[in-house]
Amino acid sequence: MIARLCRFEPPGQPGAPRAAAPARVGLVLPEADRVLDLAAAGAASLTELLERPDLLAWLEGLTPRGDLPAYGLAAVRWLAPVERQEVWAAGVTYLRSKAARMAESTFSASAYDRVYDAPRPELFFKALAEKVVGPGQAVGVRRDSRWTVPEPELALVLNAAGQVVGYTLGNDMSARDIEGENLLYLPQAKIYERSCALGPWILVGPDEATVRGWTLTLRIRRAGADVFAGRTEVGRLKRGFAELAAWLCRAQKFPHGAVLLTGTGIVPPDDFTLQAGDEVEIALADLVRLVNPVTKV
Ligand code: DO4
Ligand code: MG
Repeated sequence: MIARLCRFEPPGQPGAPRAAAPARVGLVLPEADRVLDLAAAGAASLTELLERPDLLAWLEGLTPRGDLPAYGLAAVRWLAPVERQEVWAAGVTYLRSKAARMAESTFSASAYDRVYDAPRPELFFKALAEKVVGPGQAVGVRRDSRWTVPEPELALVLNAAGQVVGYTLGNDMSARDIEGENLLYLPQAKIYERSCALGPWILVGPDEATVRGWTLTLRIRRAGADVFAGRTEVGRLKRGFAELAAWLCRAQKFPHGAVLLTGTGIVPPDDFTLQAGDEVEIALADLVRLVNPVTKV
């Protein structure tokens, strides 16, 4: 079984301001077109649920219960599935990413070549939870970038012990011109307003072999028409999930858990840049679909 764990705002009372609704943790039941409100089952936060050793069994036990408040999927506002977790990212974990970085790089092509083969992966800080944008919220293109792309990535959700407890989708928005100009500009290419999107939900249950059999897709629409579509298999990811998690947790603790993006295997052609008004759609198999409009920041 695969369970879908989310954060959402329930629909407000008719006429009441939407902002008044508190964030809830939910179990998404797509076949019933419903999200169950887990507050009534005693779940106050996503963070506490991610620490439950029996999480999947507990979620399975809830599914048939008719006593929990439930809302239609179209009636709620989806929030990014993070609370206090830091978001980190791995890079150059797919051959396609290595080739793209080497091509864009003015001085440091060999750094990408070396890190792809090195035991130690590239890992970088990406976002604080409060800076992550959720489904439907705009992702950003820096005003000082002429060349920005989305990076659709499998995201590992880790508990405080550094174990992989679930998977979601992430968009590691990246300014390729800034990154390519000088490797030391990487934080500016990667970390800025609206540069990270996550969601809409966390898949709990599948093992790594199952996830590696899934396909990641990216579609970019401009004025209603597709301007880019690409795909890759998660199985092309060079490093293991536990390997990446272990490197991240080597010399630091994450008391609330963490989210780790695993790198991109889809890169649009070098003459492509995102524009304000575009729409980015990322999907993982037919299980998770994250759509965000694009704005200038
Ligand atoms: O080294 C630059 C970033 C790589 C990255 O974000 C990726 O491969 O996804
Ligand atoms: Mg990336």
